[in-house]
Amino acid sequence: MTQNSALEQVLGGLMRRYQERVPDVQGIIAAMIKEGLIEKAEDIENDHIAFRTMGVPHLGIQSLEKIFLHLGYRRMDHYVFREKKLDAYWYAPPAPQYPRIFISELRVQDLSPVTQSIIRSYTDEVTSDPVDALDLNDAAAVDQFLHSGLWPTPTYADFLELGKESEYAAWVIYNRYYLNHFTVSVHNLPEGFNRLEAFNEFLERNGFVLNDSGGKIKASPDGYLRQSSTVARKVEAQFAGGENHLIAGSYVEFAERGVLKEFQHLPADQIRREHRREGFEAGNADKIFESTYSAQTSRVN
Ligand code: OOG
Ligand code: NI
Repeated sequence: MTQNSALEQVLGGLMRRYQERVPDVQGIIAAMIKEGLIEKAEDIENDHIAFRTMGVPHLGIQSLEKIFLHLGYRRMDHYVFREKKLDAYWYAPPAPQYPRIFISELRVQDLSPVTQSIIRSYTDEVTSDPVDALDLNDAAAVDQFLHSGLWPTPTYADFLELGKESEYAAWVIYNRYYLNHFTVSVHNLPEGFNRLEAFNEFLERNGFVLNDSGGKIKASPDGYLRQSSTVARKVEAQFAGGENHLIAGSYVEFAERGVLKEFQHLPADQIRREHRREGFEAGNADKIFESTYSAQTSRVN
């Protein structure tokens, strides 16, 4: 199997579970087809996908990234979120038809002793890096790994307790490596829908609820990276002891990347990914994280 076909299998497996679990994905695709923005789901350009991780020994970014480095991704810029106690990197894909990847990590050692001990009561079960035990050339095994529990299923009481200090921690303790979001690339859509204002208007007209933390459009200071996202809907979660509760699942993001000044003279049909704003923006990301936080999710569920 070539590296790219392994990557396609892993990305396909992630997207399949994500679509099953996040009804907004099918809903948005259906609305885009109905209003003629695309002909079929495959016409959507996926700007990036994102994962969340726990920063504890044997896990976190250093563990998960090995899978994607093996599949040809390159680690790029580092971002720090002091208030939310998170670190993140983005990864550039091996070829422009594949999505970028954004991986964040909770700075567990910066949390209160109580919160740390709840997290460790689960993650201490992991005594060696689980990715080292994987055959990274076996795409089916990698797919399986990304959808298996890394640590025991949490109790609902621990989930609630974690959420008091870090809603990110609560999300990860239950959701683990479930895809946190995929991202519709807006700038290559037909005229009339290729700016975020118009695309957001289309989404809201179709009943989708957008994260409004810091405003619905999050813009980088240079103005070239603009992002919006839906609010995560609740999913049924099965906690330890057979308790079922609705908790925040995953969401969908939308990104508009502007053409950089030095390429603005190019005819529209010659503009490719490398001519547009790359990377991410900490100020935008800080607000997008809140798509799974209760201040946002309580607006829809
Ligand atoms: C990631 C939030 C940041 C972006 O594109 O800046 C982000 C998350 O919610 O885990 O997706
Ligand atoms: Ni994102």
